[in-house]
Amino acid sequence: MKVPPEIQRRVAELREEINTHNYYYYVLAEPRIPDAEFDRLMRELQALERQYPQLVTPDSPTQRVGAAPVEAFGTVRHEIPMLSLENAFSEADVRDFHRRVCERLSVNHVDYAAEPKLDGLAVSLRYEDGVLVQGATRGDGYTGEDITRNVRTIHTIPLRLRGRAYPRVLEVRGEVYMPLSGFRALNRTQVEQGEKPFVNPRNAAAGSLRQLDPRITAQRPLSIFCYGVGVVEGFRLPGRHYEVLLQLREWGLRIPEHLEVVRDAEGCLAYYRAMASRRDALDYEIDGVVYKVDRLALQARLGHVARAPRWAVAHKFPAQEELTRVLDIDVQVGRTGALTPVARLEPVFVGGVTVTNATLHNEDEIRRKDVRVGDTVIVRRAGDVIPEVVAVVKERRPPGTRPFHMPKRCPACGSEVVRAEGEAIARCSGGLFCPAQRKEAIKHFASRRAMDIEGLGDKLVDQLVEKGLVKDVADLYELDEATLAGLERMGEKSAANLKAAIEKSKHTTLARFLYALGIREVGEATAQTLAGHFGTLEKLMSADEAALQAVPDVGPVVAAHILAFFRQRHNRDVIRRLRRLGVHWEEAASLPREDLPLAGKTFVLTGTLSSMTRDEAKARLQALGARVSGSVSRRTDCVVAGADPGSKYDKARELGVEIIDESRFLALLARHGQA
Ligand code: 5U1
Repeated sequence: MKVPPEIQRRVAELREEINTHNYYYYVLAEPRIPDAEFDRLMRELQALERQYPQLVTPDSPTQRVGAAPVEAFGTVRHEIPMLSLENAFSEADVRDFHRRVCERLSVNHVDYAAEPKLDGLAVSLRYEDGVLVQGATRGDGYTGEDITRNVRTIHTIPLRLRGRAYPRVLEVRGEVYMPLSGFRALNRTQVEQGEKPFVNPRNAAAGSLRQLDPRITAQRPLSIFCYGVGVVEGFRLPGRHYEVLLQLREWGLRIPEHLEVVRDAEGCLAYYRAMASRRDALDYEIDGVVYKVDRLALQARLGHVARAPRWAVAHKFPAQEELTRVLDIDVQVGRTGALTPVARLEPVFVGGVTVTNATLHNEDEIRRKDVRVGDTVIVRRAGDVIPEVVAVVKERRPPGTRPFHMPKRCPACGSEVVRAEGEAIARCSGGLFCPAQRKEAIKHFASRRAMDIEGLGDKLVDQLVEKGLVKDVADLYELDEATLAGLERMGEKSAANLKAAIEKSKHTTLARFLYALGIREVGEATAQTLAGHFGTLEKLMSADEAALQAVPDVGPVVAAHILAFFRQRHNRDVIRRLRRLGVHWEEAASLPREDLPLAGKTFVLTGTLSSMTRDEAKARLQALGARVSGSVSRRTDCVVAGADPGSKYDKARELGVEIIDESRFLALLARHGQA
């Protein structure tokens, strides 16, 4: 079919426009049109190319989708070898490098182009007459693999150079990498699909780029920074490296961010420090910075040795990953009872510090990585993040190792360890007794919405626990005034006040008491519901799973936590002591639902209450037998209106339904023992 000239023109126009927007988006990171508009242009071009297949060219922006798989990669000889870099590990190394450069050139000062050093894979891209014709890995520097089909899927690599004035042949060198955000998302997907996650972004980038099936590469979030050139024919490049990179950017290639020209060794070192402090904020991993003599004429005079140029050096950051051995696996109990396995390691210098422990996160992580005592592991410490074991080097596993299992009993107090269904974290169930949880448990117990012990703040709890005066919450009721007065920042008057507050807290409600126990997943609202439902502590403590799950809002997870809590002898002992020491509440015999004071009544909540959340209000009403509905109808008995009520308020007025404000609502709760 003959292609009408206006179609040819439109196709050329669309390609130009799409390439330009790709450039704004990927190279300059300044998109100029919304994604939807870009998609529309792309769809129009795709439709025209479908209609006139003879118009499809390899550099068309539609031609990025992965091509068919290959059996093996072909080889590519690098006409100009892809050199590697000498490393500098200290300031002294950098000064030595600069001194050598000055001596060889017989100069006193040198300008360097300074760039971040990406931790990815070096590649070479070849453009002929502006069209991408080849992509190759570095290989041994002289011969690499032909990965043309794969690099074509990377959106930040232009299939055609921008503008008209470009070399007949241009080889661009750069680093393909995986952004950290993309790496994290990819690993989430890997785990969800039951695949092994990648150990680090570099491995993920390498694995993605060296795929025989480019369709897989196309799905991976790869990108590139271009930092140099190889063969250049038919074009006079500018005289400085920095200007060469700016020229590459003009042609649509992505060049490193944070490029600078600096002077002498001191300029280099200041750049290094600036990049080191920026490192954690970048969306890609860098393992150091590179300094290159900026003037190309000087580079040529310096030449190279073996495989590395004399005019450049990589100043490395301390490694973020190292190998070491697992000496033991301990289990730590956190302040809230969470059990975390921790690997004790042969000391290793990583990420700038000596690391002896690394978190193993949780049981599933250990199982997935299969970390065992005796294993050689990769330890990672990036930025301020706590060190972690990334992977096991299975080839180095000694004979006789055994898989790790989480303990069944808490290493701090011996209580049962519970791991609720669907949760990754295993927890100690001895909340009232466990020394690891002591401070938190006491602070929660004394808090305003729990036992409301006025004056017993966090600092005092810390002192009481640290001095060994309080081991569990029952000990609070055995403190005498003299002991309290002996604490730091406590006078006789405040000790007397605190003692009085402790005494006062003895008179409470079952709901508050239940909440104060700190049972996992039992917040204020659930405590209210449980108190209303069971009426007495004894009934709740003897409830089985079915009885617990019959309570509104109590599902299998909450039921499991309640059962585990009351199963612990230590917890029961503390509760018994509390009651013996005088903690009490009005015992309401559990009423059948139909006998509850608000049974058969329908309430609707609207607006914001200042004294409780909507969930709490709902739970309290339900504990009194009311039904709480989301909308107002003729069958609604009462609407509770907080501040800024919504349309439900208007509807209630329209239908003549009773409306009460917060103070009347609180009075209603108080009348029925739910204050
Ligand atoms: N940023 C940057 N990385 N990097 C790696 N520049 C750079 N230059 C390199 C290498 C291997 O080599 C040239 C200096 C030859």
